[in-house]
Amino acid sequence: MSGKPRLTYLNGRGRMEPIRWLLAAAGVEFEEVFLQTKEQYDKLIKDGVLLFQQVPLVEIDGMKMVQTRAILSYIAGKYNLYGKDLKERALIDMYVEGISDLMQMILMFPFSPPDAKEKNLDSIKERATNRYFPVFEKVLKQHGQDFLVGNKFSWADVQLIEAILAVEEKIPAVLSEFPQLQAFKTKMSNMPTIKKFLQPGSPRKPPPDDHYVETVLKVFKR
Ligand code: GSH
Repeated sequence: MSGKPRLTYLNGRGRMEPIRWLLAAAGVEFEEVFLQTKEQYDKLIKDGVLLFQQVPLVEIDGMKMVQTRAILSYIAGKYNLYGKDLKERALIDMYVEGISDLMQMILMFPFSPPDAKEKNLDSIKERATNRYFPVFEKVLKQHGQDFLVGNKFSWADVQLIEAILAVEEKIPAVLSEFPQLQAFKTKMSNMPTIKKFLQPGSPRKPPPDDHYVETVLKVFKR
């Protein structure tokens, strides 16, 4: 065993992508196992590896962790990306949960029926520009610091840069009314660990395509 965390999921973004982002931003290398067949997934269940019969699964520090949120907060705590006290941690949690709500819409988008795609894309744009991005634009403007919480790089920053890039892939001009977020994006993208993760050949996964959607449906078929 290499000592590196081992991630088990499909070979695509889904619920594992924020975990990949957080580990990469913390400068932690990891190994990945990709589920390609229903048999592989059923075997994990049969072997009792998945607490709730679901992935993501992250094997780390002798634990077999499931539940995305629990995995992310463990990593954030372990690598000092979770604030200096309970109040900073509460703020990070609030920001992260808000961003996760937006990311949930993006996560489900590839599974929308064709006739709902346009409407769902409009909803993502509406929520990003009217509900979520204005919050972070205001936070950054008010305190004038580089990072969202405590003037220090945290899980909330990682979650936000991931969300900005994911929304921009769908709606390229989405940041046009958000100068603080534009500057934030530039700064985050130039942090050495994030810069490396954004390079081709990194463990970052491409946007989901039809093949990915088919694989998800096949692996989790009941
Ligand atoms: N609350 C869980 C988490 O955040 O990790 C949800 C996990 C989840 O829904 N995982 C999906 C899964 O394993 C794959 S993304 N689906 C199969 C199933 O629920 O039977």
